[in-house]
Amino acid sequence: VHRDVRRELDSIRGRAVEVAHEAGALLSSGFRSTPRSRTKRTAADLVTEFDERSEALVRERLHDAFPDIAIVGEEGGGQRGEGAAFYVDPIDGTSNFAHGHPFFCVSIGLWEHGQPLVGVVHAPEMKLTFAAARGAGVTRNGEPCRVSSTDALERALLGSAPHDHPRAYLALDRSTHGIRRCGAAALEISLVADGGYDGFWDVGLAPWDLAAATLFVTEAGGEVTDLEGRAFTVDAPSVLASNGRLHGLLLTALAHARALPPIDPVT
Ligand code: 2AM
Ligand code: CA
Repeated sequence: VHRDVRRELDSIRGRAVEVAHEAGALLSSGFRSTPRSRTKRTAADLVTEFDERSEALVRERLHDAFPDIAIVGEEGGGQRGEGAAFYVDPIDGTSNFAHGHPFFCVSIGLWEHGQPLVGVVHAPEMKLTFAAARGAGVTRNGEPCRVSSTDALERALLGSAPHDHPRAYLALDRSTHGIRRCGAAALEISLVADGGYDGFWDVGLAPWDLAAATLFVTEAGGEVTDLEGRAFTVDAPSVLASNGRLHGLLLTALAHARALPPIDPVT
């Protein structure tokens, strides 16, 4: 990365961290206040007034600082043009937030020409802030972080959810140190970059869930593809993020397990 570009990305990262902290303070003010929630597409797909207020705040601050960069947010929509775009999830883990469970975060990711440039994930109640700029590594609360060195699936701790293929989920749960399902994909993928998880996979996530944290994983020495092993894009229908060493083993194990007949066909 060219020196001037490096400086510009550092400065965008710095501003995005400040904006995420401001949004995080707003979320903390609403946490455990029994915020009103309503459902979106499904009964478990919640949105609260804090999703909307957090997104409005992040949009306003990013627009003031970077008026030429498009903003695509979960609640407010927005078009990405040909150029750079911020993908904003004002609360990833809204169900957790609405229930008083602290595992939720704000996610801001900048992509341009199909490449991630800057990412910030801030989880105010967990007191975790991850930040990265392309080529400059990733930090947790200001300290550099790295993926794990686990090289055997039997010793891996994984993150996922059982909605894609419950039998594949159970097969991996039983043949590893286990699968966790914490309810905020951006924060879970951040844990792969920090070595807490050795791998994470899911299907059907949105660009604002993925834009920031997938950059952390590659900046931390890991690997990100879709579940077929293809190059990851922010619009990918599935994601596999790992410490790199386990990537091939996970792709093979998941392909095998997902080819089994499902126990409980989910429609
Ligand atoms: P959210 O809290 O921003 O909705 C587990 O529920 C994870 O999946 C969370 O990161 C959640 O993000 C995300 N998620 C829930 N419903 C989703 C949907 N319809 N599309 C994409 N991601 C979704
Ligand atoms: Ca959200």
